Amino acid sequence: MDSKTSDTEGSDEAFPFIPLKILVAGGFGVGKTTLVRSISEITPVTTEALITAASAKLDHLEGIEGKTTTTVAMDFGRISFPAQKLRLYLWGTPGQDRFWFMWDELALGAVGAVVLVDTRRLADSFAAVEYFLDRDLPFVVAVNEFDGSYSYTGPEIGEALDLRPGVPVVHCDARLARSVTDVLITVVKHSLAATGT
Ligand SMILES: Nc1nc2c(ncn2[C@@H]2O[C@H](COP(=O)(O)OP(=O)(O)OP(=O)(O)O)[C@@H](O)[C@H]2O)c(=O)[nH]1
Ligand SMILES: [Mg+2]
Repeated sequence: MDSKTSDTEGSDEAFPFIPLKILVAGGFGVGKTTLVRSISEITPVTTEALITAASAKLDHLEGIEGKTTTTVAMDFGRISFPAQKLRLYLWGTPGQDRFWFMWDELALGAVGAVVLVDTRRLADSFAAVEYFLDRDLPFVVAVNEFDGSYSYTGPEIGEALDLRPGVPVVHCDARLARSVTDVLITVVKHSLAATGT
């Protein structure tokens, strides 16, 4: 590992960065890869494959007609918060059902997750919510506000997704680092509170 990727880079030896693994999950095309790309301080690792005419029939593209690629394994990025001595490792999941078998591997060691949702296709993110509920992994729901989508309130989203009380719902634009930062702060706070840290 070179010094650019060292966990002690930019911090004094007594206070190295605390590494936290965060999953970025949600249904097909909700903006997971976009989120990891917009915040990562290193060149993100992405595994995009072209959506072919054949797979376009399986992949529901309503509302995201400009989308030409899809994640086939994972996204990986990193963002540090020097003042808090935290370094987040972001792992984006593939959104399509046929890649579900990878989720258990990706989830290993994660302290929390962001479930991104697109309110035009809310049902696409049900499975991700259920996945984290079943495994008791703390998560927040981040509503990625696509142009033209109706802006539901947090309680409305919570009801539609049948969330437990206390699961944070935040609104974001996955294309904007500032907005993604707020989502990540929420997930870290929620995860640490949930684990009693
Ligand atoms: N208008 C708008 N478009 C967005 C936003 N976030 C993502 N997009 C676009 O929506 C499309 C889907 O984004 P991706 O980041 O590939 O979605 P994904 O969840 O990684 O998709 P899969 O990996 O295929 O499940 C892309 O064309 C993005 O440019 C957003 O906040 N607003
Ligand atoms: Mg993706």
